[in-house]
Order: sequence, then structure tokens, then C-alpha cells
Amino acid sequence: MSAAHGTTCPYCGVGCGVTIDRQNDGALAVSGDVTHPANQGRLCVKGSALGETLDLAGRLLQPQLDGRAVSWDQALDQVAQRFSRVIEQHGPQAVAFYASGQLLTEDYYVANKLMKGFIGAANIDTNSRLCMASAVVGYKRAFGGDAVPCCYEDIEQADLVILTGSNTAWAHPVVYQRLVKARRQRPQMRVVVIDPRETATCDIADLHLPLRPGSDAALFTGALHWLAEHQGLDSAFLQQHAGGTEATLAAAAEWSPQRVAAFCELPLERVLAFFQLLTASRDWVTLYSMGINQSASGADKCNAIINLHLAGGRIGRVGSGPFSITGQPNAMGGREVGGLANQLAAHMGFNAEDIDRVQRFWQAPRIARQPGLNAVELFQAVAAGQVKAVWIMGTNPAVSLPDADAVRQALKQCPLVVVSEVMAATDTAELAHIRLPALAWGEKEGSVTNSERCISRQRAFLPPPGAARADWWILSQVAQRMGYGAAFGYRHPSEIFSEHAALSGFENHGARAFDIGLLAGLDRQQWRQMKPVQWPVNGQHPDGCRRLFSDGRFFHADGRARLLPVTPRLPQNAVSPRYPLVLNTGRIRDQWHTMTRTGKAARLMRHLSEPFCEIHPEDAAEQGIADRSLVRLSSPYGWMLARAQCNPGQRRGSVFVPMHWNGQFTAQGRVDGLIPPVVDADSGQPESKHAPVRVSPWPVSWQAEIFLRAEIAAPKGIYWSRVAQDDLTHYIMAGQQPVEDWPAWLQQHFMLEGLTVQTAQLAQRGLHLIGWRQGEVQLAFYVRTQVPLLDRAAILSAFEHPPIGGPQRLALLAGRGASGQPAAGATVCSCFGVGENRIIAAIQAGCHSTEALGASLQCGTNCGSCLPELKKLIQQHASQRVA
Ligand SMILES: Nc1nc2c(c(=O)[nH]1)N[C@H]1C(S)=C(S)[C@@H](COP(=O)(O)OP(=O)(O)OC[C@H]3O[C@@H](n4cnc5c(=O)[nH]c(N)nc54)[C@H](O)[C@@H]3O)O[C@H]1N2
Ligand SMILES: Nc1nc2c(c(=O)[nH]1)N[C@H]1C(S)=C(S)[C@@H](COP(=O)(O)OP(=O)(O)OC[C@H]3O[C@@H](n4cnc5c(=O)[nH]c(N)nc54)[C@H](O)[C@@H]3O)O[C@H]1N2
Ligand code: SF4
Ligand SMILES: [Mo]
Repeated sequence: MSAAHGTTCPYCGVGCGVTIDRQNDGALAVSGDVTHPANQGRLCVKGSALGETLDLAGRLLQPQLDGRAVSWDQALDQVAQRFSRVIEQHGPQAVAFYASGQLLTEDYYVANKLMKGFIGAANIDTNSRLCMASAVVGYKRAFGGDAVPCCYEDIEQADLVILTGSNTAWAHPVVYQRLVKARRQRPQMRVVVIDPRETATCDIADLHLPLRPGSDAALFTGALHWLAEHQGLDSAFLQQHAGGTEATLAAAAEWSPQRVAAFCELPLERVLAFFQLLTASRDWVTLYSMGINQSASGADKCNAIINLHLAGGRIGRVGSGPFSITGQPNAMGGREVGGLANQLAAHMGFNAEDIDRVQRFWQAPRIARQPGLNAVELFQAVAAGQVKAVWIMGTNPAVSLPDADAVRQALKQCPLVVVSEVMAATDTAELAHIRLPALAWGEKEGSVTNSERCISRQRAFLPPPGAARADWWILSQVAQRMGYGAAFGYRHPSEIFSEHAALSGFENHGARAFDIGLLAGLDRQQWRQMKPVQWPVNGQHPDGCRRLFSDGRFFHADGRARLLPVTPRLPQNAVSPRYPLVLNTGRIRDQWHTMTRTGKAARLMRHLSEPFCEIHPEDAAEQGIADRSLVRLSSPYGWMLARAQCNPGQRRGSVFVPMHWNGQFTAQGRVDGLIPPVVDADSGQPESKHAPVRVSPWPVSWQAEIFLRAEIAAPKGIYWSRVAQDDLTHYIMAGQQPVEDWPAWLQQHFMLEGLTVQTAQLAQRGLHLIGWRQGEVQLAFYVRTQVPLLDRAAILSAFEHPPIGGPQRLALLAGRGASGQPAAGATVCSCFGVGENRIIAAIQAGCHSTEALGASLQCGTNCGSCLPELKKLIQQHASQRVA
């Protein structure tokens, strides 16, 4: 017997339903919810590892004032008094909130209401500025409302799926799995991937366009011209439902396929192949993400994509539409409540009518009348001393904002920094005067909206740990203590949801896309049981609505959509002889953002364990960089260290570095320290995919790995990277200064006292050292001039099952398994812990399909996230048989 519980995954914007089964022994089993429309039972590797991130290690469990634990009363009084004092002395513009698409809608609604309706400034912006802001501008300009037209089913039903600026296989894995399955079932479907580098997503591409970074607008504008030239326009649709057609087509007419090919640095045949697919296919979906949005002309790129769909009439029908896929679990919810500094609430803006309407609804004493500071401006205003108090909730800006060193510096100088967090140590929380412990996933209650406008419940299945409280509660308490008790007397999140729903329907009459007015009446019980539903939910769509614009009516006053002439521009951050390479940044399969949660799960860190820099082998050779060596990347803003990964799938002239690593996990690996704070003028979104950098070798005299039972901080002045291992500490390290006496160095930094030490001296000052206490391994250390080749799994297991006999002990000292088996290598399949070397061996022994590998090793048979990598390994190794 077990008790099942339905909730929603806290990671990506796919918004998968998750079932939690509590077994009789109390253990929790996480699986995909078969009834949820987003995933129908599937989960990706991050979702299926959720159970491994629930322990309380590293959690913030008590409010803290200047590092001291205090009561909630003390902490809340301090926040309220100190915010009120700044407002009294310097006005409401001197305070700001910086929120997150990882807050629940109910939390977000309260934060927005407090800042915009009661403090009276619009200085609340969010990490969605770094993520969705360009997409929002694109939709608003085209449709008159921030409305995503499509649903996931459209991707499955399309004849042509265009994935641009999206590494769907890694960033939205369950959508990717749905696409893979649909393509198998509908072999006529074609998939085009547009990305400067060859990603795991290219695995299913019929056509990959490795375009020049930042050049997408030219490709889509050229495609529009192609439609016009090849009878591809839907004239009836344009006549009845759109405006701006003529000017847009005239601007596009300058973009012949030849000019597009030259601008995008693509072979003409590939450009033509793409254009021909457009004219040959009945239905298209364009799925776009950060490779489009994170650009100084991101909003225009979004409109170039939407123009094409409007012109071809590929919108508002099954299998068609421009689909901006959201990143965070509640990026969409943030847009709904108005959690951006240039929106008011519930899709209303700063025009006189909306201001009046929201003021009446909230009975707001001091409503904001103009947009506030957006994310990048906000931290610049903190640095300039204009903003004197900032409250950061659910985001880690010292890591994720561009020019992150300046952000860190700004926070250091700011008179009041409040951080609401679930973790005690993050790069941002370390700079806070007041830390407020928030409830984490599994403990909190509320709702989120995914990429296809589907509102789902996150439900609590764990008790609140320590003194942690819900974000909405913390905000309401502060509001009450600032004197706004009547408007913030919420006792339960369902009351907030109900108010939010009522505001969305308030004097709406079909004018605003976001309308869930029908959900305003839900009582606590009904809200608890609310089933996933896609907005709008109103009189016209009482059961929700899967696909928008089927009737050709848009949200501009005249009911028509707009095409917008676009002038393709190259990135603002241009390379120079001093900074000759383009730094592209993004995500890896198994980590989430700044790693505060996924960085806890050992199996999620075995796939990629260090910050890395993917570089084309020829660029590497030119710079004298060897594969797997350490490199230093620098820009005019900052520098970092990473491990070089030579990869011919990288475009020449550009390198890729993951956004995830930060001060908690590595010595100097925050990539955002290098990114210029250059933003799109229309959306305020930073150009995080295009920073000019220099990459050079970082010569070291030694490279080492250490595994230890004790929790000890890494030494300063060296390169180190922490690898999550359940109860052990594991660092990869390297240093530029030679070390004369390793045992003394270890003694100084890692405490060898009381250990029996066994060593093996190697050539060129290499040393392996095992420290024992009472028959148990306490420490294992391996240093060489090159990266030591170790069987990490065997070493880790020696901590659990100490080697007894001489040969086993010698094997441990050598860093090998006792069985003589080859080391497992980097984990490719995280679900079953299957390493690269075992997979290669199986391929060489005859497993030449993913099915055969699955049957032999189980890899790829659970969440499927590693299938693209398995295929790649098969391609690389199937022909090489073992002799
Ligand atoms: N595993 C994992 N999944 C996640 C997240 C995570 O942290 N980890 N985060 C979530 C969030 S918040 C977001 S926003 C999404 C982001 O999801 P994605 O946008 O898919 O992820 P990214 O890796 O940031 O970038 C996507 C691709 O854009 C490409 N790109 C760079 N420049 C250009 C260009 O000029 N043109 C084109 N066409 N492509 C370009 C990059 O090479 C990269 O492969 O992922 C969500 N899902
Ligand atoms: N160079 C570069 N930079 C980027 C990007 C890129 O592609 N390249 N992508 C950008 C994008 S798209 C995004 S979305 C951002 C993401 O960047 P961030 O938002 O900074 O990253 P997270 O690690 O998700 O931060 C969330 C924080 O909230 C905490 N948290 C989790 N749950 C809760 C909760 O319930 N309540 C509270 N109060 N706290 C909680 C987590 O522990 C964590 O510290 O990064 C942006 N930065
Ligand atoms: S695809 Fe996204 S929402 Fe679904 S399980 Fe994976 S991380 Fe969670
Ligand atoms: Mo994002």
C-alpha cells in the first residue's frame, strides 16, 4: 500500500505532472503523472532525480540577521522597518524587489501587489527579464497581448518543426521526447534545427543550419520574402486578420536567399532547403528559446518569426504557430501577475485606464504610474546608490546576471539586502544582511503556469522544515508590518489565487488575453483539487482553451494581428582582435541554473562534473590549447577558468560555456562575470549568448583529485571544482605553483592527523596517497602533471567497502577497480549510472542500436534524456571493433 500525491515538477517550463508515492516505510518514490497533459507519465533525468534533492543538507532553516539566527518577528520587523525608513527618507523609487519565475503564482502576485499598489513604485523585476522579456515584446507587438498561441500537441501534429535557439533535448526534454515519438509515428514530419553549434537536439534534425551567431532575423526575414515569391502567402488571412503586411514584405524583399546565405554564413543549398520545406509543408511550428531571446535584437527576432507565421497563415490551427517555450516552471505565471517592471498586473500596462482599474480593484493607496527599473538597470541603480534597499527572492543574481562581478560589488555596497532563499549558502545569499528561509518544492502550496498556458498545482507532501515559511506568507507579513494589513490579510494561498483570478476577469470583456475569471470563485477545497487547465478560463472557454486565435481575432483594438518590418542586425557585442572569439552560454542536461538543488545529486553531476569550454579543435590548436587542459577565458568584464573540450560540432570562432557553475562549486567559474550588460532596447533582455572573449591556455604544474570523508573547503589560490558525492567531499584540483612536499600540503589543507598513510610515488613528482583510520578509507588523493585517469566509482566504493586484501589495496592506491575492469568513465545514462566506457565496450561488442544498448546495459530505457548521446557514441564507435 502507498499514498499517491500529485504535484508539478519545479524545474523547466514543460511543467510535467509528478506523482509522489509514499511507501509504507516512509520512503518517497517520484514518477511521472500519467494523467497530466504535459507529460502523460514521462519525466526527464532532473525530474526523476527530484527525490534525491529533498534532504535538508545545506538548507536555510532559520531567519538570519547579519549572520545571527533570529526569530521571525525580529526578522520581519526589521525588513518592514528598514524598507519603510528608506521609503520615508528617499521615496518609493529607492527600494526594489528582484523576483523569479521559480516563485509560485500566489507568491508572485503578493510581491507585485505590494510593490506596485502599496509601496507605489514599479521596481519589481525578475529573472524572466533574462529569459522571456524579448518573447513578451514580440507577442505583444504582434498580437496586442502576451499570448502564446500554441500547445504541445501542435508540435506533435506539425509537418515541419523548426527549433531555433533551443536545445530542446537538454532544456525541455519531455517536449523533445514527445517530438521524437511523434516523428516516429508520422514519418512525413520534418525537423529543422537552427543553432550555431551542433547540439544533442540535432540528433533528430533532417536539416541543421549552423548559422552565424545572432543572424536568425535575416534567415526568417529571407524566408518571408521566399513565401512572397513562391505563392506561399495566405492572402485571405492577411487581408482579414492582419495589418502591416505591405511594409513588412517590402522590408523583406531585400533579403534574397543569396544575401541570407552570406549574412548567416550558411551554404546557399541549406538555406534553400529550409525555404523549400516551408513552401512544401502544410503546418509548421517554430519553437524558439534563449538563442533567440537573449540578444540585443531579440524582440525583433521574435517578430521576424511571428511575421513568417502570420504571412503563411500558420497560426491558430492544429500543428501551427510561433511557440516561445518558457524556461522556468512559472515564467508564464510571472507574466500573468505582472511580475515585470514594465507591466502592471494581469496583462495590464501603465496606461491611465489600466492604472485606474487596478487601483480600484486593489484599493491601492499609492499605485505606481510608470514602469520601474528592469533587472540590469536595477542592479546598476543599486551600484549608483539610487536603490538603497533590495529584496531578492528565488533567484541568484550574483551568478546569473550579466556583468556578475559588478552585481556582486553593487550588493556589497547596498545598505540593505534581503534574500529569501531555500539554501543557506549561495553566491547571493552570502551578501545579504537579512536571510529569510523559504519553503522549498514539496513543502509549499500554490500554482504554476507552463509553456502551453497550463495552470497546474504544486502540492506539499513534506512538512515545513525548521522555521521555513511560504514566500507569500513572508511577503504578506512584511506588508502587514508596513501598515497594509487589510489588503494582505491572506490566510491561505487559495485566497490569493482567487483574487488574482478575479483581477484577470475584472472589466476584461475579451480585451485582455489572460482571463481566468471563472476560477475566481474556487474555494479552498476546490483550489486544492484544481486539475491542470489551459487559460483563458472564462465564460467563452469554461474548460480552458488549448489553442488561441482559431477565430482570427487578436488583442489589438482593431482585432487584427500586426506584421512588423524587421531590419536584421548582428549582435551588439562584436569580436575584436583582442577578444576574437564569441562566447555562447547555456545549459547542460543534468544541471539546473546555479546548481543550488541539482548540484546536490551525485548522479546528476557524473555526466559533466566541471565547468567546461567547448571549442572547435582548430581554434584550440590555434591558441595552443590541448583537449582536457585548463583554459582561462577573459573579456573586458572578467575572467574564468574551465576545462577545454575540443568538439568539431562547435562552430569555428565561437566557444560554449555552461551558465551553471558558481562560487559554491568552483574556484573561478561564473561565466556571467564575462558577459557585457548590453541589452535589447525594446525588451531590456541581455545579450547572454554573445560575448567577445579571449581563450588561452592556463598552464598548470599539477592536476589532482581528492576524495575525503570530512567536509573541508578547497584551498585558495588553486583551480578546484567540487563534485557532488553523497556523503563524501570530492574535488578536482590543479595548481600553477609546484608543490614540493605533498604530504605537508595535504596536512595543511586537508588534515592528515591520525591517519595511517599509504603512498605510491610516481614519475614526474606524481603521488597517490590513501589515508586510513581503523581500517576505513578517510582520504584518497591522486596527483600527476596530467589529469589522473581514475576509476572514480571504484574509489568511491572503497569508502563504503574498505578493500581488505593486498591486491585490492594496491588497486585503490593506483586509482583503479580491483576487478581490473575498465573505469566506467563519465556517466552518460544518469538514471542507471551507465558510464561512457562501458557503453563504448558494448558498442564494440556488437550493440549497434540504442535498443540493443538498452537491452544490454539498461542505458536510455528510463527517461531517454541520454538517447542522443548514445546514438552519437554508436556513430563514433560502431565501426571500431575490438581486436
Ligand atoms: N537542464 C536544464 N534545463 C533547463 C534549464 C536548466 O538550467 N537546465 N533552465 C530552463 C530555463 S530557465 C530556460 S530559459 C530554458 C532555456 O532553454 P534553451 O534556450 O534551449 O537553452 P540554452 O542552452 O540556454 O540555449 C539554447 C541554444 O541557443 C543556441 N544559440 C546561441 N546563439 C544562437 C543564435 O544566435 N541563434 C540560434 N538560433 N541559436 C543560438 C545555443 O547554442 C544553445 O544550444 O531551459 C530550461 N530548462
Ligand atoms: N550567461 C548566461 N546567463 C544566464 C542565462 C544564460 O543562458 N546564459 N540564462 C538566464 C535565464 S534564462 C535564467 S531563467 C536565469 C536563472 O538564474 P537564477 O534565477 O539566478 O538561477 P537559480 O539557480 O534557478 O536561482 C533560483 C534561486 O532560488 C532558490 N529557490 C528555489 N526554490 C525557492 C523557493 O521556493 N523560494 C525561494 N525564495 N527561493 C527558492 C534556489 O535555491 C536558487 O538560489 O539565468 C539567466 N542567466
Ligand atoms: S522536462 Fe522539465 S518539467 Fe518535465 S521532468 Fe524534466 S525538468 Fe521537470
Ligand atoms: Mo530562463
